[in-house]
Amino acid sequence: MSLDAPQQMSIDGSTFSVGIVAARFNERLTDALLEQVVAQLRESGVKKKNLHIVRVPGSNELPVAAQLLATRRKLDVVLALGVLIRGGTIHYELIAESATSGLQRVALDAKVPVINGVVVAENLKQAEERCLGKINRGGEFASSALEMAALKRSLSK
Ligand code: DLZ
Repeated sequence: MSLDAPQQMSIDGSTFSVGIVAARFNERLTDALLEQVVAQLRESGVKKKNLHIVRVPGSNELPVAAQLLATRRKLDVVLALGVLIRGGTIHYELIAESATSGLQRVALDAKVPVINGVVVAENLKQAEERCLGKINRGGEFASSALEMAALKRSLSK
């Protein structure tokens, strides 16, 4: 487990528009992750009307949905959320790799920050700790999103 998450910055999100694409696979966990993200964004001032949330079947579908959001709406940042848990095959590794590289490509092509909020876990316990337990990964993803939105805005002036 990484213990070295960055110190969270206090950023006023009241003027930001945020896209969120969340997978439905492992729904109990992705719903909880989504709740953590929305709670942190709202606490930082992001208005409800400026949150654009879409759902996709699984993490493999996150990049295309992120691209649709990033290119068709005027957004300051997009968060992509999913939970991948190791199974009996390498399928989850392939999805983790394609989601990671796909999301990075969307960010660079669309010039909109895309936060990789895919929790990749060895087992259910690890995933639960990150989405339901003491590790607030959703809050960390939301803070990274606000930091990148603020950076984009400051460098676009
Ligand atoms: C197929 C699959 C598997 C095995 N595991 C996960 C998972 O742990 N987390 C997740 O978000 N999605 C999983 N999927 C579904 C794929 O992401 C995708 O939805 C399907 O392969 C259809 O493209």
